[in-house]
Parts: sequence; structure tokens; C-alpha cells
Amino acid sequence: MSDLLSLAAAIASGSVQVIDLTSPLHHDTPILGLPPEMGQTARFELEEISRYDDRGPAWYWNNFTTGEHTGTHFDAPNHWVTGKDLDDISQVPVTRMIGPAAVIDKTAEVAANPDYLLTMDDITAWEAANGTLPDGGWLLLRTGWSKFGDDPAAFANADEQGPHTPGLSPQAARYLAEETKLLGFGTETVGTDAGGAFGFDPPFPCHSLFLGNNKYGLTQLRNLDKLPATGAVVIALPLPIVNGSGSPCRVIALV
Ligand code: 23J
Ligand code: MN
Repeated sequence: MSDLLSLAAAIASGSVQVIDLTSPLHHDTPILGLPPEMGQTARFELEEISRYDDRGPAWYWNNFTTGEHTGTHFDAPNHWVTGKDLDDISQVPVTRMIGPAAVIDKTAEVAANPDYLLTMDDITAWEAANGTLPDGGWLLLRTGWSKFGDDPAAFANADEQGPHTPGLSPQAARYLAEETKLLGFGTETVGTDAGGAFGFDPPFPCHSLFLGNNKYGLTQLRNLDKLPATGAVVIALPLPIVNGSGSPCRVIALV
């Protein structure tokens, strides 16, 4: 049998599992809140067009509105000023939406400290245990944060200082973005950067360095606890919004 038909048979038999890493989209899907003087993204809203009624007797459908960066979404390089001349979301090659997953588990560290930042030592230790980060792969940071995904306040975890959520240290972001051939970086949180990243040097290092190096971001992932550290394949499919900076997307993993 061809590799492709073997894969289809393995999915049908369950010997290859398909894990949905996507958060559901609805009015209460968490969105990023920026300081009030800045532009704000829109939450997800459905507007009913008709529902088997006098507006359309046999059909149900909706209009929806939302920001490009709502829920589980894909950050295109042009989302950040460092990548402004690189691909918009419609230009990202479909071959660069699929790759092996490298999963780093920092659940325990984040339970003890929600501001936990992945360090260079964490990356070195992961590579010593699991091998080099895969060329053309997705690095996924497992933190357990998705357990707050149905509670926007707990998910944002903000106080007077701002949000407290985990992410990458600036040093780790620089290494991963500049020295590896990863496709991108995925998190369980509202954005790829840590909650405190506005105050880092550079500000928002994950956005700045990954997107400026033609790499991508994935956010609000779920079910990372169902993935092995290596060996899964991730497929992340944003909508081809012409000139768009990102898109909600369905993310699945083959395990
Ligand atoms: C705009 C400004 C800052 C951030 C973000 C967007 C995101 O997290 C995003 O969804 O790309 S941190
Ligand atoms: Mn985004």
C-alpha cells in the first residue's frame, strides 16, 4: 500500500490518532486585551441570518465577526513590524503548515509560577533527552494553561501589573527564532508571548523574533497533554485572508 493509503487506513483503524488541538469559537472565547489607548481586537460573535423560518424556510446560517487573532489562531509574519515585508496569512505556503511536533512540558513549573519563562537551559535539557529540535517542526509549549480556557478572567490572570501567563524568555525566543529551522512556536495561552512580555527586551520577543525570521505562531492550543514529546505531526490550517495578519485555524495532531 502507498504511504498515503497506509496513513488513511491507520486513521480509520485508530492506530494513528487524530487529536484536536483547537479551542472552540464562541462569544466567550478569550481574546487579548491591550492597554485602552490602543486598538482592540473583536471577540467572536454570531449573527443569525435565518433559522428554518420566514427569513429562510429550509436553512440555518449565520454571519460571524471576530478579530483575526481570536481563539486558536495562526500569526503570519506580517503581523509584526519586524516581518512587515514577509508573507501575509494568504501567502504562507501550505507545506509550511505541517510539521513534526516537539513538545516541551513545563506544566509543573507553571503551576508554581504563572509567569514562568522557558529558558535556554530548558531547551538544552529537552534536546539532550529528545534530540535536536526538528527542522520544519512546530515547537509546542505545554503548560496546562488551557484548563482556564473557558474562564476568560482566569485565562488572562491579570492584576494591576498586567497579565501573568507563561511564555519564552527573550534568550530562548532569540535562539529558537534565529538558530533553528522550526516553522514556529505554539502555546496554550492567548498569545505566543508571555503576559509580561511588553516589558521585555525586546518587547514581545516571541512575536518580534519569530515573525521577523519568517516563522509563525499558534495560540490557545488544547490537548497538548495527549501528545508525546516527539513523534506527532501537527497540521495548522489558517484561512487564506488576502492581506491578513493571521487567522483563526483548526489545528490537529496525528499521533
Ligand atoms: C497584538 C499586540 C500584541 C500581542 C498580540 C497582538 C498577540 O498576542 C497576537 O495574538 O498576535 S501580544
Ligand atoms: Mn496572534
